[in-house]
Amino acid sequence: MPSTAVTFAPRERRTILIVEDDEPVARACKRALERFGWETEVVHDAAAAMEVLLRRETTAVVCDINLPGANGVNLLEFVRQADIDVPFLLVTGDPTIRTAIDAVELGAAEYMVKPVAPDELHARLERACAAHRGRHSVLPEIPSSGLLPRPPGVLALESAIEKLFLVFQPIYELGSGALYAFEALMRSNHEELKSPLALLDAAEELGRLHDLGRRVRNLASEAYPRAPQGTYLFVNLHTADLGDVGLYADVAPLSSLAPKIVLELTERASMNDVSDPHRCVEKLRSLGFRIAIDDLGAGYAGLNSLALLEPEIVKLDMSLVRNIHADPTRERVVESMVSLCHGLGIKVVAEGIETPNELNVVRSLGCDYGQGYGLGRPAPSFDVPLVLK
Ligand code: G
Ligand code: MN
Repeated sequence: MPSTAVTFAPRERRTILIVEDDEPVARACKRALERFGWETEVVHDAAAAMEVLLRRETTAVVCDINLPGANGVNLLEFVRQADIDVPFLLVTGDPTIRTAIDAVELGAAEYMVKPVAPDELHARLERACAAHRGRHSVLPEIPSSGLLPRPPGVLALESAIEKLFLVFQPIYELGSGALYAFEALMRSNHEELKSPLALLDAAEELGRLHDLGRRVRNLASEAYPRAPQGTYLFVNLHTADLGDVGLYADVAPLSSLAPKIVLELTERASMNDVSDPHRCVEKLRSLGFRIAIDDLGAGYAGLNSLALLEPEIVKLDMSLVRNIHADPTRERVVESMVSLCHGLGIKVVAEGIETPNELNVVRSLGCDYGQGYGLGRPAPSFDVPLVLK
């Protein structure tokens, strides 16, 4: 060993586990924390995080709540059950009373709403680690009565499902400019369960996903006759809906409309909990439905879903469309997705088109259909131009 070697006293390792499924957000978080001197490790889902936590000591966890498969709260539950002693900071882009209360009850060190500025995140991490050394939570105690609304229980969920309504966003054929279809999107006015994600979370937690899905499909079938003649209707399915016998019944509300219905299954959700998704989808096809993969290219399950579900249509995630006119990489990705899909006989919808520039590029790259605020916002009525202006 050269005589000039200097031995440093081992520095305290401060490794933060970042659990975030959104790749750009994960990267930004990693870079920010490393600038503050933290070591980091990034994983994209709860299962991978569990592996890391069981394998080695971690200084703290910064975890997104909305993750594919098990969510951030589920991961925190696991950490508590496994008795892993680590400060756990939850971050969410979609704060709900339910998850906030879970965070408190499970002893999360922090519950932060995105976007979180880097120095803020660093400060909260320092605070959480200090508190952890001193063994007390830094979250305020939940008042025992009054101030905070009660978690949305079964009754709240029931009334939220009842008050649920749909809005419809047009999808245009990009070649001819003709109106092609609408996507039905779930909305809610319920005060505690306003966002569709909150509603889905609550329904999942209370084991009511099938009721929620049935309600959406009911509303979609009621609304469809008001749509301009000949248009198709895209309806989102939760992967859990594939396990609902009601979906396949001849008398189910959408069944009589099946040839006009495209069922969307998101790429973001895991198919792991569904037994034999391929067979489910085949059954739906035999009833006359067509299948679309939603959010393709959002960076979740890769292209597995294409092989698994053999969809008729794919919807390219809006992250691929955003600023595509100024981004040769995105342009090439979309170009090859289009050629891959067309080679397989699959039609392509570009989602989230907001500007004329984005529209022009996705059209010139051969995307068959387009959807986005730039072409039409979701609305309760089907009142849209029949040809793209
Ligand atoms: O996951 P899915 O593709 O089903 O989600 C569609 C969501 O995206 C809807 O909530 C809809 O309101 C929203 N949306 C639709 N068009 C646009 C758009 O052009 N820009 C953005 N930011 N969101 C959009
Ligand atoms: Mn969708």
